[in-house]
Amino acid sequence: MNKYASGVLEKLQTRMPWEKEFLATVEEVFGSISTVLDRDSHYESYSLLENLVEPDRIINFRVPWRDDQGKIHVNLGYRVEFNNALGPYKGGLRFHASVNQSILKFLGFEQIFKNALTGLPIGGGKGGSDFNPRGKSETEIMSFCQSFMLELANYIGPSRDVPAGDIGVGSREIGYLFGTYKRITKLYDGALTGKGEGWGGSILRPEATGYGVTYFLEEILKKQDDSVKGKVVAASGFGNVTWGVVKKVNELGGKVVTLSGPDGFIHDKDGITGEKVEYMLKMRLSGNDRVEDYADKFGVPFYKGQKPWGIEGIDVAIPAATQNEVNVEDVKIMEKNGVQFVIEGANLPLELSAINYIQETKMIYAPGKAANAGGVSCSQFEMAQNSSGVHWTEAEVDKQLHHVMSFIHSQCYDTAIEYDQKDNYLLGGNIAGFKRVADAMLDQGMV
Ligand code: NDP
Ligand code: 2IT
Repeated sequence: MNKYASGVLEKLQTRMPWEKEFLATVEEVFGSISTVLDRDSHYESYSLLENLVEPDRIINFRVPWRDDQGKIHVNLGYRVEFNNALGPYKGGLRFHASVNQSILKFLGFEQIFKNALTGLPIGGGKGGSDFNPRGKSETEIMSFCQSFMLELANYIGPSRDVPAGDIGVGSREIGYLFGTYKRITKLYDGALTGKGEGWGGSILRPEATGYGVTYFLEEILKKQDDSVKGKVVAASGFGNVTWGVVKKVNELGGKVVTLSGPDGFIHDKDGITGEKVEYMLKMRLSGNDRVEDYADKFGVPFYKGQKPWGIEGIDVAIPAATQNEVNVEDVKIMEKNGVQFVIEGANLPLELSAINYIQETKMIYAPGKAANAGGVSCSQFEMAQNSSGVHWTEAEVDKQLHHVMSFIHSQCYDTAIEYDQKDNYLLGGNIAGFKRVADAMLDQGMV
């Protein structure tokens, strides 16, 4: 690693050793951009990295809410406004028991480069709460969302900060959040994305992340004179992103044969098609967090407590559940089983050591900050539609999404070649994203 970068990383490690997820992401990005820093010392002379690793601000707040028995609970709410060099802070809200400041800083840091790669005018942010939506009733979810927005509304707006969904936050939660935002501010604007299609949302936003992941895979395959047709895909998770992947892979003639949840994974050799795709949505909305239900309903094998990476006959692996779900051992199993492409649907599903290992293999690896950028891109389309008061058709949104994904792909691919690292999408993506945001920061002065 470049000396300047390793010095900045060491200072961060000493100052906040407990922020493990965040430190791992910084290390991953710094590893990729070292050559840029070696070649160009002016980033160091402006202390660019020291500025880049500190969020503009972190907003922490208390979220009291009442359960159906009348008992009051208090959760923590956060919004990390990380970097707005390229546009308003933009990024999702995560409601999950595991949420803490380190996780949101890591997601916010990733989001800066992801959003930069899209070429769209959006900065990086992330937020959420350690509220656990599992098993909560409709009224409890509503009560929580309303209380969360009571505070968050002070900080968001279409030109300042535009949250959206992430794990545990879908269109239902965005609805409750938007209703409260409107009531407090008296404004009907694009301060949130992922809204319902009938009231300001963009068509295809629910599908956009998974569609984008598949378009990115398609671009990679094109470079190999190949296509998605006939490809067998193992995916993890069974949420929004996995659902979009399943739909688009089917449409392009491939098949997805696994889904996973915290309980284990299912293997459906025939592929997840037809009514099974809609059943995925039902499972997700049930709040049960069990994929075993799929196995019971469709009579396919369920592997309790296991991950789907050991299945044979897989061409493409798409981890799309959560961070750090794939370790070095998992990558070794994929390699042994002949997996050729590992495409990140989730944010940082591969542990740092797994990322380092995969670079040594023949497998092509696409990082989430490039491959899963379709969701935030469609969010930006929603912002554009809201501010100009128009509603794009499905064909228009899909065309723009396809265009952005192929633009991101070519930036990663071409930059990797420029740095003599053909097919290193991680290096290409990190360098291209870094340069765009770093140069904008320098142009705007160190403020
Ligand atoms: P969802 O809430 O729809 O689904 C995530 C699911 O994964 C949850 O059911 C979760 O269960 C489950 N899960 C957690 N840990 C595991 C595990 N070890 N194995 C299998 N499943 C697990 O989230 P999304 O689909 O929206 O997001 C998935 C990933 O994609 C996240 O990393 C997110 O940050 C990323 N992403 C999402 C975008 C979006 O637009 N929604 C855009 C870009 C990236 P449980 O709650 O029990 O842990
Ligand atoms: O990780 C992500 O890119 C998202 N959760 C989507 C963010 C957004 O603003 O749509």
